[in-house]
Amino acid sequence: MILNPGHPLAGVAAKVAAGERLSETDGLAIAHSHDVPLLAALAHEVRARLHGDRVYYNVNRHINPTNVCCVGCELCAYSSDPRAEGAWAYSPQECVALARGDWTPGVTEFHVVGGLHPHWKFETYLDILRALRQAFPDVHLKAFTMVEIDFLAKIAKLSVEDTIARLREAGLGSCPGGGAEIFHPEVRRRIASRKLSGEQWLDVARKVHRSGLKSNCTMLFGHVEEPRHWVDHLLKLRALQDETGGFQCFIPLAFHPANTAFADLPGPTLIQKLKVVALSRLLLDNIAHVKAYWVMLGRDVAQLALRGGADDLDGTVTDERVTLAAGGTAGPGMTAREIEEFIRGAGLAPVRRDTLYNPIAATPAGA
Ligand code: V47
Ligand code: SF4
Repeated sequence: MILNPGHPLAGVAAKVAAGERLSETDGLAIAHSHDVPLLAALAHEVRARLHGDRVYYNVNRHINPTNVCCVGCELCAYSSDPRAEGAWAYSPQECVALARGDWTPGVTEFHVVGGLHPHWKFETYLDILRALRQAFPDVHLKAFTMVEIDFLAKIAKLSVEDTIARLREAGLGSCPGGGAEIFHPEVRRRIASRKLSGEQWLDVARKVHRSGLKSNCTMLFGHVEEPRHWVDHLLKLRALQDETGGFQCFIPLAFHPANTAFADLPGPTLIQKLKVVALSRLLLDNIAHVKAYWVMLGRDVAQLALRGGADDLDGTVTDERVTLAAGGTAGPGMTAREIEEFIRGAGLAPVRRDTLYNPIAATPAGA
C-alpha cells in the first residue's frame, strides 16, 4: 500500500510494502494512530504474505489443575486462597477424569496451566503430566507458563534448565505464553506486583527455547498501561525471538476487569483490541503467528481481527476458567465445525493444526 507522502503513516506503509523491519518510532506512530482500518489493512498485507488466506485452529482442551495461588496478582480474578469457597486442587487422576469427561474426537492438545499452589511439591506437577501422558499418549501437553516454571525450579531447588529437563521427561511438549502481562516495571508493579519481573520471564523463556522446546508469548492490554508500554513489550519479545527463534505465536490478551483489583476499569475498547492485533503483526516480523484468542477478544472482534493481522484462533478451548472468573462471556467452547464456519465467514480458509502448526487433514466426525 502506498500512502500520500504527507500521511503520518506513509513511512510505515512504505516499509511494510518493502518487507522492512519497523523501528520503535514506527511502533509508536502505529500505537498512537486511531486509523484502525488503515492499520488493519497494513497488518493484513503482512499476514497475507506470510499465510495467504489460511487461518489456523486446533482441537484442544484447557485443564487448570488448581486455582490456588500464592502470588495474588492484582490483575487476576482466577486465583484463590486454599481455604476459600470455590478453591480447587485436582489430583493427577482427577485431571485425567476431567479430560475424559468431555473428550471430543480429534483433541490433539491439552493446555495445562494453573496457580502456584503453596503446598504442592514439584512431584505433583510432574505427576499431572505423567498421568495425562499415560492416559492420552497421542495428545500434546502444552503446559506451564514461565511463571510456573520459575516457581517449580524454586520449590524443586533445581536450576531452571534441570527443571525443564524433568518436565520434558514427564511429558511436557511445549509451553503456553501466559504470565508475560506487561514487561515494563512502571505497569508491572501495578498489575502484577509480586510476579516475576519482565526480565525474569524473558530469561525463563530463553532457557525453554535453548532446551529445544517451543513456546508462545502474550501481552495483557487494556488496563493501566499506555501505548508506549505495548511497543516496549513487543520489541523485547522481538529481540528474544531474534536470539532464540523459539516463539511460535503471539497472543494479545484483552484484559477483563471483573473481580480483579481493577474492577472499576472498563477494559479495552474495540479500537484498542484491533489496534493491538495490528501493531503486534506489524512489529513482530520474526514470530510466525498472531492469535485472535476468541475467548478473551470476544467472538465478533476475533473474526474481525482475522482480517487485521491475526492468522490463528487458538482452538475449541473446552472448559476455560481464567477469563470466565474475570467476567468473560465468550462462552464455554466452540466445536471444530463452528470454528471452520466462523473462519469461512471472514472469507478465509480454515486449517486444522496440531500444537506445532503441522496441518491435520480431516475434521473428525463429532468434533
Ligand atoms: O497468564 C489473567 C491472563 C493468561 C486476566 O499460549 C487475564 O496458546 C484477561 O496465557 N483478564 C492465561 N486476562 C491465558 C493465556 C493463554 C490463553 C490462550 C492461549 C495461550 C497460548 C495462552 O491470562 C494469564 C494472564 O496473562 N489473565 N487474568 C484477566 N482478568
Ligand atoms: Fe497466580 Fe497467575 Fe493469577 Fe498471578 S495471574 S495470581 S500467578 S494464577
